[in-house]
Amino acid sequence: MDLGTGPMMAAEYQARRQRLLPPEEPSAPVLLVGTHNAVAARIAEEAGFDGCWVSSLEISATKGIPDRNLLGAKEMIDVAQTIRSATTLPVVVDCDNGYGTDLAAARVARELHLSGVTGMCIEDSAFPKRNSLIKSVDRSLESREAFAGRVARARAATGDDFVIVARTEALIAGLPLDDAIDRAQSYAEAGADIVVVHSNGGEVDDLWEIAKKWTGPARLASIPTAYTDVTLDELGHAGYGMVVYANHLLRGALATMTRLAAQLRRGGQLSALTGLAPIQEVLRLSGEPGVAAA
Ligand code: SPV
Ligand code: MG
Repeated sequence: MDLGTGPMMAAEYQARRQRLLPPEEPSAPVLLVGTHNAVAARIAEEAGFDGCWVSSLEISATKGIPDRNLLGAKEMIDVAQTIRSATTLPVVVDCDNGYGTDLAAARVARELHLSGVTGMCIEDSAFPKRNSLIKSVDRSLESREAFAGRVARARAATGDDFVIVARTEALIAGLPLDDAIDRAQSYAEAGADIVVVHSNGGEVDDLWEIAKKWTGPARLASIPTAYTDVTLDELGHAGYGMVVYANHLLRGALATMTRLAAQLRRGGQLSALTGLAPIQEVLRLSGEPGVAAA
């Protein structure tokens, strides 16, 4: 491992894009995982994931702020660049609602594209958005036409090789399934490569119904955080071409840090601590030359 990849060449850009959007419909879903920093991205790459998801929830949490449009576009671009240069995986950045306006969405799309990031996700929540996994929140959405216009602006700002994931929060806002699918259809027609009809724990049958009804000109993706018994195979068989496990590495790290903090605070022998990566692993993942896997 070295200091990471340098400026992005066209061939490398295309290689990353094709991993995210293979020319042939893949037999299994393209699988992304939330990576909140460079080390997480390297772990994801070694584990065999197809891409990195830079989650607004995870990055907000690591900065100690709630996931409600407080994270600025420039902050996300900075994190995305760090992650992009630490891995050869494609990186998709969760840009909330595109930061509230069509021009802001177009600008962040262009900046991400220029910095070698493979794609971004934008969702149709009105500004300020709230995290989708919080229940009992009144939510308002951009109109279907307005948000389709935002997708089109982002597309026009980047050209065809930047991957745009458009996500509707319609189900989470309490709209019927058919309205959600109609929204996704409009966003696909406006230039999205991939669409997500996001859901935070409604009936699992909704996942299958969405896939059955989907005829739009874009691949379908799922962020199945709330559906903890659904497998990757089941999503693939239903017709999902991409799956995003958005927050699980950070949650694992938080649980481990909490346990270790309590144990360390009690004092005692450090040799009694369990579940620690060896120092050699920290050195290796940081890119220290000549350090092999422990
Ligand atoms: C994120 O990971 O920030 C997402 C997915 O947008 S969710 O948390 O389900 O909103
Ligand atoms: Mg998010």
